[in-house]
Amino acid sequence: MGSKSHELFTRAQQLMPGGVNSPARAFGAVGGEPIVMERAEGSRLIDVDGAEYIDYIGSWGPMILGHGHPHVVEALEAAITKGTSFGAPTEAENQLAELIIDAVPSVEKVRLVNSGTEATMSAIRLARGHTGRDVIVKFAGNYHGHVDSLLVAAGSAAATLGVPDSPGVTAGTTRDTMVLTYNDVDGLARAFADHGDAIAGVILEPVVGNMGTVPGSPEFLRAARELCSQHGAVLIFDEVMTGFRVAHGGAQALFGIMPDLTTLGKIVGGGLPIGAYGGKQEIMDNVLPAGKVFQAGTLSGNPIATAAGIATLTMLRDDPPYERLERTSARLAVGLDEAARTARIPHTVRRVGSMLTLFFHPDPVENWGTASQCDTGLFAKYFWSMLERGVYLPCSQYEAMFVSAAHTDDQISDTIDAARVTFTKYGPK
Ligand code: KE4
Repeated sequence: MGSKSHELFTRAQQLMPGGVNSPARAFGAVGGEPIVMERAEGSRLIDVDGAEYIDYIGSWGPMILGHGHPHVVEALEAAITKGTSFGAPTEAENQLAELIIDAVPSVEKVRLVNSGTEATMSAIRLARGHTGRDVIVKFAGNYHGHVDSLLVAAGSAAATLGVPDSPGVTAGTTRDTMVLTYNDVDGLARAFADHGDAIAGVILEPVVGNMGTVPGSPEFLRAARELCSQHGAVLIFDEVMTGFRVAHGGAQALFGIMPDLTTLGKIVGGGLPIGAYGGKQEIMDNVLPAGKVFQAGTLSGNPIATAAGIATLTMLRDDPPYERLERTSARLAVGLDEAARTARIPHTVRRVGSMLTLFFHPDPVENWGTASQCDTGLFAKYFWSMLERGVYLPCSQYEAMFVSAAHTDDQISDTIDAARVTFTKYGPK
């Protein structure tokens, strides 16, 4: 910890709750004090004391091209001279909407918002408005932003109806949220058998990033699709993290399963605040002013954020980095796996494209029940040892690492070397 970082973070704690503007950054799961960053370039973060790190959070997903990509910077410089926000329609919104619709197979119409949370909040409201039903099904270990009705833990085993997971969220808000087990086909089938005519929608991360990287099994994703179709419920893929990450068309393109609605964020804003929700025209045309489902936002689709999103999605379309990301990410995953195995540390590695997680658990992680058994104490030691060696990992066992197009082969090798040293230190003697 450098002295300027400590001084600034001490002051931050007097100004903002916990000194941060999002709890994920507070190092709560690994202990110690967050590091105050000054700037970022490509795949590197540089802190206020001048120390450099290989960056594997990439702003929690958005920075797939790396920080400060010239095309994004140019687009922002051009946009900012015309004004930052008009509160009126602009051509840029058409361009970003077209890039999303052309890329994401199930999306026919899209609404731009300002965050992933706004996207998921709006999508579940739309599912309820479209179907006239109340119940939303979600899965333990899936995170969809801080939407009141999705901040739930599994309720009593039988009903599995949600109970609030945060002070300030009322029982009334979560009463219509059902929490099931991810990758549990039978559990989902039973929920539809018992409550099918009340279920407005099912929301899931097709590849979970928020319990660590856990892909939905083909059987599970297919069952979700079929059961929603049979019972007239809306299938919502929360692709805020996987959209434009695991493939140009997201997880739905990778797995060939088409949801009714898709939520997006992170990469579609190129590092600026943008979320989006989209899907079948017949459903989207329920949204005000085309339809009656209310949703609005002062800065939705603003010229600066859309400029960064357009530049980013245009590059992902015209010069797709996915083959290179597959190579570098696979080498990283194999290297981490071998380093932990050599040190005889119980672990598993899960990876989909350029998002991956090393779990300190001996068995494959398929759901929250297994994920929650990870050795998070060992993860904290791993995190700090890697940080001391210039590798900045996500500060929780339950987050995904992200590899960007800017990560070099040498940086991947350096990361694996740092892991070898770390695991030798912390492995069984
Ligand atoms: P935002 O409101 O943070 O833009 O998006 C919420 C969200 C929705 N859906 C998924 C699948 C997400 O992963 C997220 C946000 N992800 C977290 C990291 N796991 C953001 C980090 C943070 O909260 O600071």
